[in-house]
Amino acid sequence: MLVVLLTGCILLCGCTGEQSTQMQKGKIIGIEPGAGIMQKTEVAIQDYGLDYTLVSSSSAGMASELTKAINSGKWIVVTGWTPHWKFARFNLKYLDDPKGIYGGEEYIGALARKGFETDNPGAYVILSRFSWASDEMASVMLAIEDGKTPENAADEYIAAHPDQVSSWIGSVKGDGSLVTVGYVLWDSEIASTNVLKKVLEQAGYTVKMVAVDAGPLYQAVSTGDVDCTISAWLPTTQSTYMDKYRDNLVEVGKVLTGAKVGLVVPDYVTIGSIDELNSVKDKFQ
Ligand code: PBE
Repeated sequence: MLVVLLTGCILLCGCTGEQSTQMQKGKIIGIEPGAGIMQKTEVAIQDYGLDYTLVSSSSAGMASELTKAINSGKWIVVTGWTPHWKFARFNLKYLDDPKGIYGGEEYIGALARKGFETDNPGAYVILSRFSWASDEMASVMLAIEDGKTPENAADEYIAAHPDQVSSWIGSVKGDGSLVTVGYVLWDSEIASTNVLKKVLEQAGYTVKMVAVDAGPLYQAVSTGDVDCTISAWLPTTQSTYMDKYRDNLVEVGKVLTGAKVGLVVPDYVTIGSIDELNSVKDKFQ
């Protein structure tokens, strides 16, 4: 009984609190607090003078809010990025960003700890060659979204792309040594890191994937706690982390070009630019 009462009270308080925020401001549905896109969105709120609150969540939470809103035809604005399966599933668009807060064309980079190349030249060279196209990465993300385990989705990708995989591996013969790959639990990086793991394993390495938040990930590469990562969105998205750690890590290469981040809305939302968000604030509550 007490539990019921308490729960009721918490729910009630939660609702009231939320309603009063909703009264004042529109909401932008965000993802994990440490993501670069969250930092840029705080800057966007500031620089565009947006009367909006950024709600942090997770990549999965954002995607389920988006799905719910679209299923009921509601307006929603989320922090979004490409490649991502949501663009295959829904009709979505980026809001124009005339101030360029989110940068232009982004790339996903491979980073390694200093010394990784000398300690493990074979694994390093695979990392430096690992690159693919947006739609290739998105296909793995979509397979996972459709219910495959990340491992299975990666296995299937590898089985379907033997030429690409051998272009990454080349003549490298791994000696079974351990490679630790840091990553963040974003849908995009779950997909790519699982594929990289399988590729390194196929080449003869033992791979450990270590999931951490974005800030700690850059730190881990810089201190050598992990060997490498392919979770770096640059030059703009994670510039705060890169500026802090650049001197203490190695920029290995580009894993994917033509990436993009920004504020994303369903197609039926009738504005086209971040500039216009304040004028339709009430629709986004
Ligand atoms: N993202 C997707 C990340 C990288 C992967 C755009 C959410 C970010 O740092 O914001």
